[in-house]
Amino acid sequence: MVPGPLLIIGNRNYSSWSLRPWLAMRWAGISFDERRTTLGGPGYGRSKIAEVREVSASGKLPVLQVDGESIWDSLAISEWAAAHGTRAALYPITASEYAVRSAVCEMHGGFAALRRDLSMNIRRRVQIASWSSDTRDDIERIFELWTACLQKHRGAWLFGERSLADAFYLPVATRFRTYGVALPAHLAKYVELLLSDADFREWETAASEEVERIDQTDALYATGDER
Ligand SMILES: N[C@@H](CCC(=O)N[C@@H](CS)C(=O)NCC(=O)O)C(=O)O
Repeated sequence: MVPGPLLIIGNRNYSSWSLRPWLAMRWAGISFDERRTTLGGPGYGRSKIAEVREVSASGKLPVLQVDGESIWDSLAISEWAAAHGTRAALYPITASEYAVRSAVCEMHGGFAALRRDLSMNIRRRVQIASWSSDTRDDIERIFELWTACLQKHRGAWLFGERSLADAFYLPVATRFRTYGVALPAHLAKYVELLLSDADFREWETAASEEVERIDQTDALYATGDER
């Protein structure tokens, strides 16, 4: 029997790269197995974790194993999910809808300062008073992008219906909550919608049960009120 899709992910609390395609697979209605690997320890940060190298030539997770192939990038996995799932609206293909792709790609390839200073740590709560200017620029760009999408499409989700764009920005919603980023009311509502998504809530519960701590992120703001 041919095995079904297997998604290999990193720690749920920390790996925003893993959360995005996992949501895409769920939201696309694809049934799949998942295997969690602990990122951290020898080789971490250099793409040299032995257990990861066994399944991913890039040394990074997530990886989707399907139909005898290995797909080793979160955007490629999400696109596969959108193409093979039951919900075509997840990643629409008309010209005007290519904006969804732009929003996804902007998140996938950008916001380096935000990734550096607001690394994902779902269960953590700290209040950060000020950000470096490049991080502030990233936060403001995300506010601007979300506002423009929500106004244009007049729906609860960025592009009217729930799409991969929402999956790609969901880790940002957790980061804003973790680090206490003040949000205008209309964006607070959108963040609330993302954080109350049933699939995300399941991921969050599993993340809260993880025991490992990856020092690079947890040591950043050691005085925080961590839960
Ligand atoms: N471009 C890749 C990035 C994936 C990535 O950076 N994964 C991190 C985990 S969140 C990783 O596996 N790091 C292992 C390491 O740096 O050693 C994607 O979109 O999937």
